Amino acid sequence: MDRLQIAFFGATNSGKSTLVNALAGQEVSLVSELPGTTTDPVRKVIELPELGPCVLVDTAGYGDPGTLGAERERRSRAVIDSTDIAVLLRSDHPEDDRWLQMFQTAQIPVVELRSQAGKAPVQEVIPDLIRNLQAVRPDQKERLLTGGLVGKDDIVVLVMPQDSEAPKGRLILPQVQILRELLDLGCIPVCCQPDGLQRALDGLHSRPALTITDSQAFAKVNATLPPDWPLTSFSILLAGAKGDIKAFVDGAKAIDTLRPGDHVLIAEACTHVPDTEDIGRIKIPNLLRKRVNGDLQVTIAAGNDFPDDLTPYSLIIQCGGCVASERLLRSRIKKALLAGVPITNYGIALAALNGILNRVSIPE
Ligand SMILES: Nc1nc2c(ncn2[C@@H]2O[C@H](COP(=O)(O)OP(=O)(O)O)[C@@H](O)[C@H]2O)c(=O)[nH]1
Ligand code: SF4
Ligand SMILES: [Mg+2]
Repeated sequence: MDRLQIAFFGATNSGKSTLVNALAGQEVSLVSELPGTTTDPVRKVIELPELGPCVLVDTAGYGDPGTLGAERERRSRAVIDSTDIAVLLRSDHPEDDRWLQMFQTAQIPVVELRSQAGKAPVQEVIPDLIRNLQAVRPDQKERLLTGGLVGKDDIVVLVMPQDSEAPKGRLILPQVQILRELLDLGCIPVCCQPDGLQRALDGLHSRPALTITDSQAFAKVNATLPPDWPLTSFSILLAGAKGDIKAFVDGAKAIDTLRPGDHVLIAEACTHVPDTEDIGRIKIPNLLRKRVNGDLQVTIAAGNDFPDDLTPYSLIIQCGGCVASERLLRSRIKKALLAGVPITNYGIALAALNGILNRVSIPE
């Protein structure tokens, strides 16, 4: 389950940091009487009653003059995309209403508070704040990653390359999550690396209900597996549970209309990318260049940085989003569709580039 992201907005010195610190019960970000002490959003994971694990995001807010102020404001705005609940600290600042409008446009529930800076002790607002957060919390649907594709007693083959890109001594999160879900569902998972797939299949007495592969091994797995045996990838399952997979499948069609010189945006949802750096930054761009038979302009956006203007791009390819929230992925899809730019993701793009998009199983 994603942690609920609660982000605090308001004018400089309205008391955001003080409130976050009081909620978290410890120093999270520097509280100061000088405007604009908090620059980058500061995150703190805490557990709140009835809300479960939450990430509190203390933003720099708005209303600080100068270029640094504009940069702080831009970084605060970028937080909106991944916010589940916005807390707006009102201090009669002329920008307060404009920010409220932005939350409403993004369909984010808002808790509005009067700034108590220099007035009542911050502790007085905490019980009300928690009650209001509980009241507006969005429903968190638990969705199955393998949505409708497998059931009890099904044999499911997992192809998981453990090459130099794989972290040492452990499996990556999507593999762990899907393996756990299969066990919970009463399936019989059979794990192998790409080279072991044929032997794994030879050893089975009945045909697997599904084979799930790392997208990087799509071509090899597709060549080994009989064509009518269901096949999908970890990233397709992940995208299905977190975003609008139909938009991604639709967006992948744009791969066929790309031309040399076109601009492609690779959007990574986090800044630590050891697992998939090679896919997004090297492998996919190279496959695309080969496909268009020429060069392409490729821009990488990492973490919260997603360009405000998407119109220069002919295609956006979003990463698997293993640590991204559903809200973030959906908001990016929405922005892309509004700008009229096709958007797909790593897994779907790789399936399309390998010519097997029609062959893969898509979760419900
Ligand atoms: N009395 C009182 N003072 C507050 C409260 N919240 C903030 N302050 C004071 O207002 C100033 C600015 O607070 P800060 O949390 O840094 O504001 P931010 O810029 O919105 O993060 C600091 O001097 C705080 O001590 C509050 O609820 N009650
Ligand atoms: S969130 Fe995206 S960029 Fe970050 S590790 Fe996961 S797939 Fe890679
Ligand atoms: Mg602050």
